[in-house]
Amino acid sequence: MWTNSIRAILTCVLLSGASIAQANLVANGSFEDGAWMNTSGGWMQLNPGDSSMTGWTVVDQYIAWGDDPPGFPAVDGDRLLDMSGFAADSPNSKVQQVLSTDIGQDYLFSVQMTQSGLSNIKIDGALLTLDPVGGGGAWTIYQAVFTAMSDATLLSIENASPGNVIVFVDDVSVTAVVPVPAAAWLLGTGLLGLIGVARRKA
Ligand SMILES: [Ca+2]
Ligand SMILES: [Ca+2]
Repeated sequence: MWTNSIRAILTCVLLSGASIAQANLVANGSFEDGAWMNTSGGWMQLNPGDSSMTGWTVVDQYIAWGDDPPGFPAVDGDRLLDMSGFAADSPNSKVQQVLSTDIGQDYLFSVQMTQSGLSNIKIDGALLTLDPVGGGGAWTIYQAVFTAMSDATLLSIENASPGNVIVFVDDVSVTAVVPVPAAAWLLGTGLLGLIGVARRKA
């Protein structure tokens, strides 16, 4: 009876541990939400201070926000950003967002970008060193792990390819790095110990 209860708890712990998905801290990380309008050919010009795009602030220079633009499909959903604006005329565009983070916690940053024109990702002003980890077609997934230094972390996406026609960004996420399998294993080991104790007492 005892042992069956513990075994049931252990099973629950292991199953739930395996299925915990960390929430994306980035609001509107795929740029799908907001009051989009067709300014030109499937793109909307967003000027600095424009709040049309949910969750993000445009800084310094305008960006182009696309909604299923002909010939340039988003990699996630319908909408994407071109940090280089229309054609190649925006040299120094940025979009920013403040994330609610836990000090000392590790986070996984992930983004999809087009290799023809890259953006710099900065966390509280410090450049992240991104690793390409996959992707498909014109898009590459870039990721990096950072440790939060404050409870309000500034995420900044900045055009690093001035003059390029295509500096696309989509599918941005920041998720807490939690070693769930290890935690579940340790807990499981403890529970197995308890089972042993229960058996010895029986
Ligand atoms: Ca998208
Ligand atoms: Ca462009």
